[in-house]
Amino acid sequence: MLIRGFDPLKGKMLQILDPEGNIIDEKLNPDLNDDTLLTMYKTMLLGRVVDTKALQYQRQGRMLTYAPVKGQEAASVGVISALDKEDWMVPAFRELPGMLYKGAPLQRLLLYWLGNEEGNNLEESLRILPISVPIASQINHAAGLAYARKVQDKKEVVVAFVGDGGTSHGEFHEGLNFGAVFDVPMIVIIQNNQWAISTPRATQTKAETLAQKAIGYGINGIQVDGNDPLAMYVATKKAKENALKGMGPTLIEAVTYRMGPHTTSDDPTIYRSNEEVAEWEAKDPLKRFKAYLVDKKLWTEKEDEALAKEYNDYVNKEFKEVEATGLMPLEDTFKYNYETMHKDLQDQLEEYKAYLKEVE
Ligand SMILES: Cc1ncc(C[n+]2csc(CCOP(=O)(O)OP(=O)(O)O)c2C)c(N)n1
Ligand SMILES: [Mg+2]
Repeated sequence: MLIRGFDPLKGKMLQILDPEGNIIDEKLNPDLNDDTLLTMYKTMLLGRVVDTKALQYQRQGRMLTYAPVKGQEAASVGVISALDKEDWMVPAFRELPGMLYKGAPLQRLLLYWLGNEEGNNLEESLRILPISVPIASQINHAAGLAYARKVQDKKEVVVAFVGDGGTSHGEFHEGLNFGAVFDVPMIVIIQNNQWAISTPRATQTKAETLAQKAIGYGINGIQVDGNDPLAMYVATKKAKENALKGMGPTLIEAVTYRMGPHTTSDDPTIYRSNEEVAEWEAKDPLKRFKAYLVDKKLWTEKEDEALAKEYNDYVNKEFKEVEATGLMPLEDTFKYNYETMHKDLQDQLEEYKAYLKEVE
């Protein structure tokens, strides 16, 4: 068991901060210093502002498809805040706030979502693998990376993110089984945001919790309130300690909710009710974390408003610079598939160029 009293089964979810921002059990409170708490909150707030702005840019035709994070900020920030600089992050595509916390420059992330693959080219020292859209690919990448760190006797952990839908993919099983058998220092975070596009969690698997899948691999698993940054921190910290003791991987199910559309190409009103969204809005991770900080006298509503405005201007400024970089040359999409472009690809490129001329 990762934390006493919280096994991976139904009804045993770890929660420290309730939706109103009250500490449920002082004994579980990680008692983080004020700076860390504020950095966590501010990063979540920046993530929220980026999200709002990105949706606007996309609707204005200034950005390609974007995958909103709204509602899931704590599930990545809580995790990354429990890591150290030398640890590795293997993101899926809904971890923007966590990537910011680990030091990814906002301009790079905006460039990626603008539609320029160069945005995925992050400084190696950040130890963040590129955003990977192929579902569950993260688990095999992380298992291999963690195995390599173990063989090299490095004291580092690798944290991979996957969605609830991703747990149905073969790579989820392959990576976790490999990681468990070889006791690799890996932590897998399932961002259970209740939906995989229009497929609800209830029809994704017959298992009562996603965390209980850990039992099948013989590893620790825990279900955590993914909208509670303190609970996510505590679970990740403990999983890291265990991994460095040679105890192998941990599976953490973060119970959260995607408050926005799957991507900017999706209309969630077709498949889910407003009541459901409202129910989760009441559990908003930013709302509860802010209430906690205000109550602790670390933060005020006034400061919050001022910072949100400051972030708004900052994101606008950063995005303008990103827009000036623009998209990659069209040819690149075709060029880097093979060392030399074969005839079929060349034909496709010509066809595409002709199409562009036609629609111009
Ligand atoms: C291998 C693969 N198959 C299908 C897709 C198309 N696809 C993109 S997101 C998605 C659903 C993912 O759901 P989930 O894992 O719950 O993550 P979420 O989008 O909710 O964060 C699918 C099927 C893909 N990206 N990769
Ligand atoms: Mg999902």
